[in-house]
Amino acid sequence: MNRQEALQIIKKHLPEKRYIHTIGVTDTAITLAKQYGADEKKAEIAGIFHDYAKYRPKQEMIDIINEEDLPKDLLMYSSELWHAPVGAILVKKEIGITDEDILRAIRSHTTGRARMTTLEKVIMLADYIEPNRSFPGVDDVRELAKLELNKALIVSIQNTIQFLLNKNELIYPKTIETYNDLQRNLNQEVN
Ligand code: DGI
Ligand code: FE
Ligand code: FE
Repeated sequence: MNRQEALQIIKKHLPEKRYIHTIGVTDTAITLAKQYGADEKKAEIAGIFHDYAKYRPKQEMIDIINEEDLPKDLLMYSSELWHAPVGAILVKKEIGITDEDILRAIRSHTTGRARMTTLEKVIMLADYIEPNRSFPGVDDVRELAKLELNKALIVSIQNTIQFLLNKNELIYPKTIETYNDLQRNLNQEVN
């Protein structure tokens, strides 16, 4: 599938603002893939489809989580988390994407996971720093992203956790696992 075909498909599933975000994520992901040695073509496709399921009705996502081989504890946490694992299921079923690297990157793009591949890190970070984002602190992460993939990702996760704590939201355990995994590896490098 080429970029134009993929964009034509995704456009039908997203409102205009999210489509613009998607193009930002895709181009940022290609740049990061080049820089950090991930597959650029896979980064492009994963970027284009990463939010595929974002606008599915909640009940449809709940049904998919119950029926498919997905962690059931997702249902005890924010529905914001569901579109990533559900998206990986749906792009396989509905679009025919079978590449496990791409599916994994879509699946883990919101929370990450321990021992992520470079492609997963690239998509997760691109989602955070793409040019249309304007979180507090995002410019620092953009600067870090030019130098250190893991450090940039750590700061983005710290910011996300802080943001959620400030709103009295629950933190999904996998988000913490991702943070711990990256921080542990970084600390071990230093020591
Ligand atoms: O889909 P996007 O908006 O592009 O970005 P995303 O897939 O990273 O989703 C971001 C949302 O998910 C944002 O509102 C924060 C939320 N989120 C991320 N990690 C966690 C979380 N929400 C909860 N409750 N717990 C988490 O661990
Ligand atoms: Fe998302
Ligand atoms: Fe996104």
